[in-house]
Amino acid sequence: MSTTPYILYGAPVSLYTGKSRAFMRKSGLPFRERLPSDPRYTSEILAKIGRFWLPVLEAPDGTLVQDTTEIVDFIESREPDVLTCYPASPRQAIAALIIELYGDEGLVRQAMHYRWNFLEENGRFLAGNIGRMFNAQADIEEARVMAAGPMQHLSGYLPGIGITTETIPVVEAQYMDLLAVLDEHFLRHPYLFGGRPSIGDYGLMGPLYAHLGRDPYPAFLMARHADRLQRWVERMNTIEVDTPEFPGLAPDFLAGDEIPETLKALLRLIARDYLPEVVATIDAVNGWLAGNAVDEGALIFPRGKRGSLGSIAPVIRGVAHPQAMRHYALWMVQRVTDAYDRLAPAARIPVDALLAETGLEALVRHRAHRRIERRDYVEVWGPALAKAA
Ligand SMILES: N[C@@H](CCC(=O)N[C@@H](CS)C(=O)NCC(=O)O)C(=O)O
Repeated sequence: MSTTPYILYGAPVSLYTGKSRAFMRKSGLPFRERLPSDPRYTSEILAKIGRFWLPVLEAPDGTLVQDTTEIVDFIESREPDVLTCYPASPRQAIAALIIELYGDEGLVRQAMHYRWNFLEENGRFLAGNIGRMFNAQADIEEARVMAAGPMQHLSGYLPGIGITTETIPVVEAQYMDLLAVLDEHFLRHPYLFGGRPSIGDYGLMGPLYAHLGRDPYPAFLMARHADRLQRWVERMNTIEVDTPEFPGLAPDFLAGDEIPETLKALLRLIARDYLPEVVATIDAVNGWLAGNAVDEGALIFPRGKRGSLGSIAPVIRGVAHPQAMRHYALWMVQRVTDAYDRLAPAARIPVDALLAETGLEALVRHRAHRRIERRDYVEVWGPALAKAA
């Protein structure tokens, strides 16, 4: 284990930094966090990554890793002393990846709604936090000035991610249900799969920390409705396992590939509230591919640019959610299908049963026609996909 620290460029207010910070802390590796105002970030790192983007991990040898999932996999491949956060048994392995996908991509609407549509409660806090990413010692008025542009840019994402007057009641109802489901689970288990955090925990930690666990209005909601979930958020930010409520519990994943009933409730919620968006995204990418020839390795969007290949309008809880299609989500979905495809036929049997029981079968059956890969911090088209297993 290297003693030179890793550097995590991130910010307290950033959703995805929350995922990486928790992972780095639990890894036990020496690391330091730096704000994007750090001169190294503004000069070299920004230029190499191609745009303002958090978090970025810098390894002691100078390697830069951008993307929270790649940060996890990079550390696990380089640091043999770090305990893996990927459960080995089949049902837990697949469930953990599904929950990571949901945390990373499926809770963005909730996180953004409760941050940006409650500015009376959150506004000063956000201006202070966002402004001070660029000058940590700024007073509140200076911070407000520096935060104005970024706040306008970030809150401008709302319509494109499906937050409208029609969808807001669904966004809120889903979140209230999620609070209840997770609160029930964390009453009985300190982490999703027992005594130690998994990749699924890290995925959830993105939205459930910076936005939903820390911005004043949603932090109040979480404390009011889901105090065990709030304890999990605290626990995820400590170096130790932090499980005084579970004396004697070994810091291991649950034995026997167990998926507790409380976790099945979460998987059912993902099937109802997020799966329609995944299916719509796959259909839209396949539709786009039918009309556009792409070479393997071609950039999906020019470096430094963000965009969408089209729009989708998945129906969730009976309400259409028109939004820009996010092809990146399919890179995350692919991690689930890759792990599923790697399973031996006998191991697929209990996984198939779990997916059928929770309504998630389409996640491994319904597939995009091309792979999406990531190279040099951007997504590129991969090879045509083999037929579904
Ligand atoms: N999938 C990426 C997402 C990273 C991301 O969206 N980061 C946000 C901050 S939390 C960002 O840099 N946003 C800049 C922008 O939207 O302009 C990851 O896992 O790292």
